[in-house]
Amino acid sequence: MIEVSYALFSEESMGKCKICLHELKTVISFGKMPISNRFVIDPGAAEYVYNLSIGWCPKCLMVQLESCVDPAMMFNDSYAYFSSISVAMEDHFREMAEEITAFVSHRLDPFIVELGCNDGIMLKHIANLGLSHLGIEPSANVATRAREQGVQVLGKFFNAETALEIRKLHGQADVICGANVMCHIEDINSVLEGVSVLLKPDGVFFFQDPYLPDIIAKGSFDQIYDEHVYYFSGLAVSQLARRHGFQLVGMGPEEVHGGSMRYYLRKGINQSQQEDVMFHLSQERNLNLHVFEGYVSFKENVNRICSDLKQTLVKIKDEGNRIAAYGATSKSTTLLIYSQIGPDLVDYVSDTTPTKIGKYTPGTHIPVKPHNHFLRDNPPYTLLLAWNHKREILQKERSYREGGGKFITFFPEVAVI
Ligand code: JHZ
Ligand code: SAH
Repeated sequence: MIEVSYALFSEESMGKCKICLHELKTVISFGKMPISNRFVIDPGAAEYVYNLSIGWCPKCLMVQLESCVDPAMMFNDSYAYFSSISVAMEDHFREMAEEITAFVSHRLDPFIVELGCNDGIMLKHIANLGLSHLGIEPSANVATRAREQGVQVLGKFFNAETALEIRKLHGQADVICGANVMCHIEDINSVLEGVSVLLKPDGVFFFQDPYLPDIIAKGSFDQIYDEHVYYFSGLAVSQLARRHGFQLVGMGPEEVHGGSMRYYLRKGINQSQQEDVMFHLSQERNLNLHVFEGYVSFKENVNRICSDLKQTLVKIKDEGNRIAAYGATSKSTTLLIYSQIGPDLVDYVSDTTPTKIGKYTPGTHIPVKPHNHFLRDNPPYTLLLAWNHKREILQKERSYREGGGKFITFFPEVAVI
């Protein structure tokens, strides 16, 4: 990797909690990383890098990046991730739209706001029903795709200021929601202030993101990269909610993205909590996530997985086999760089996303090829980088496996299947 610069978005808050400014305790450092979703056009050109590490706040109990990248460098008019890439995700977001529709069904002219609506994977269902809605989406290219599907989109970053603007134009919302976006926004205090302004007193705010206990249990450190500023637990979210006059009233696990959690927040701190909140919070305490001891074995686990994976790939290669990879995910940037897996071991990554095909993986410069290349090539071994889509991919690639092709997976441990 050729480095161009070392710049931080908010240097003064480096190593400090972004919620309360308390000193963070470092959990693990990965060294220099490029922007995870900036696929490289010219492998000879320099790449922007930053220092990737996460820390834990003893006061807020929030796990978070110790230094952050400027959001405009990640979310802009050439954002590489389009949500509608998988049948399973389409199903997931249709179900989310159904849940919202049921919630507002007895309300008069309800208004639904989604933060980070991306290509409209969820809101298109709301738009099709003729319900008032607004998607907030700063990445212009994905926002265009959403508009093409009839979704109303405001092309801005959501924060307290944007919330006021929306309230002036549209009034307050019955539902505010966001999937895989809350954990992306460094100034999360401003987001909660915005939700406070924009949500009706009897409205609901819910969001879902990768769940910290799942990341720790699986050792799935690839979830740690520039876009993921926060790694939520119920313990941390309930404190954050209270700080802004909300109560965490519900929690529901979701299978997507390797294990996610959906959090439901209501205005007012005396709201009744569902039993499942108590259940998850006590589970998290049993895992010691309220004290630093709960995080110390993570680093060891990560390093074990990395070295097992590297050794497995080297052995396969030394035996004269070719290895391809499947899914040019953002998260594989951390996995590939930290495990030192480059084009010497992996020939190419197969991906269906037009914005990624023909480019190279950030930092490691493995070429990204279309899916039909993978089908024609029929490599004997394939590293399953998009492991969170395993069920869908194994189903799709049944004939590859029946023909002797093998996938290599790595969480919670390395396996050849
Ligand atoms: P996937 C992104 O993470 C970025 P990524 C972001 N930070 C986040 O939190 C989540 O999404 C929501 C390809 N693929 O979903 C498509 C195939 O080629 O794991 C994608 O490039 N064939 C916002 O990037 C990649 O794999 C297939 O059959 O880690 C999957 O990316 C399937 C199913 C996927 O998200
Ligand atoms: N909700 C979709 C998209 C996740 S990708 C899904 O789960 O698949 C994260 C999205 O959040 C990106 O499209 C990015 O542009 C958007 N985003 C980042 N910061 C944001 C902010 N401050 N306000 C609203 N959207 C934001």
